[in-house]
Amino acid sequence: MIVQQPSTLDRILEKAFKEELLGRDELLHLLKISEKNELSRVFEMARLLRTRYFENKIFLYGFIYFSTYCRNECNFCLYRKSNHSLHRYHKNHGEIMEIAYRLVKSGIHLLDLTMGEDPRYYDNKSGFDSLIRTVQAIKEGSEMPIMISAGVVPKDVLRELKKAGAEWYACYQETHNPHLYSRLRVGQSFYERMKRKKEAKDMGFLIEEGLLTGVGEKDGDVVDSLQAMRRLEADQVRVMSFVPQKGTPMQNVPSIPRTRERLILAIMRLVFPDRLIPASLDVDGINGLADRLDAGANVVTSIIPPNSGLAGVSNQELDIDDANRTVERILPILEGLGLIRASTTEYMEWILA
Ligand code: SAM
Ligand code: MD0
Repeated sequence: MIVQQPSTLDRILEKAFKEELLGRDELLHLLKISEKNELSRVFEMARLLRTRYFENKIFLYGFIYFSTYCRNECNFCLYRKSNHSLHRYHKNHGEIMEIAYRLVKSGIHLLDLTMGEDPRYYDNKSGFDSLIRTVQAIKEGSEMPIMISAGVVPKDVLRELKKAGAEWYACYQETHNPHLYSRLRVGQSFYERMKRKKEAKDMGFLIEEGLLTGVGEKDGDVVDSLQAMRRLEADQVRVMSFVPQKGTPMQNVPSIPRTRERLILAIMRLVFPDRLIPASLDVDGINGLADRLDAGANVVTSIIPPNSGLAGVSNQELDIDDANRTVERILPILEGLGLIRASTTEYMEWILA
């Protein structure tokens, strides 16, 4: 009788199942996978590990991009300062509150307050006061958890935002290769961005770290990102495919096939089985949701109320005003995959644990 030796993939998946730390070579091996059957096995293990920690429960995040003005010149981003090919907006306190309540009522678990590094906040000593007031007001009116995604927020402002009730600070490095970073986030300090996340962690914030794929990164860079996320003890980790944006230096860089994002997402689940990992509606809209959940995601992000005058990031309009980025449209997709919306209590238990 011929006894088949376990393959490298068998051995890696066995280790992931036992939650043993995967080494650099093992992660590089996983990143090279392209054969359909092998990909399915990685996704299956990712789902199994998600079920171990989260059963079939999924968290839903509402997204308010409240200012699309930005002082930065990120080569990948539509909202880079020198891009004059778009209409920008800034939502005031009252407008943000109104949208926030629509989202809260719709059944989300968290509100993500996002902006470009808008000079009206960054260039003015009391510029962030209105954001702090908005966080306070949301907290007074509801128990909704809040994430701040407003760039490299000054340390003292972060402290104020924490006091006002914000639980999360999201600030994606995009890559942990400083050279590649300098070509993406032109003129911005790699080290300050990393440092602010560590400082936020020390203040008691939950941290989200993220990377972009399709921006010229090598597999070794992705492994470095996974290791940096581990060192940071990020509570939520994400990967998003780069989507080319009109009027930017990277407008002709084609978006790569989504298998790469799904594979990295699944590897994140193998490496961080008990962490939150988003499936963003911002990259491929509602049609891209099932595939990302199948790869092991347990959070749906970028839920946006229709006709609220809000834009997405990688897709400004996709699926927003036709109400496809709503809890109502997401629930049937979850159901089709044997998943359900977690309760508010379950989300609170997770973030307080
Ligand atoms: N301005 C804040 C900052 O830079 O941290 C928060 C908003 S920023 C637009 C949020 C994230 O959107 C970026 O960190 C990046 O990962 C993602 N993003 C921006 N442009 C993108 C694009 N063209 N394709 C995919 N993701 C993109
Ligand atoms: C998303 N477009 O979740 C949003 C954004 C910022 N914290 C989140 C990248 O896809």
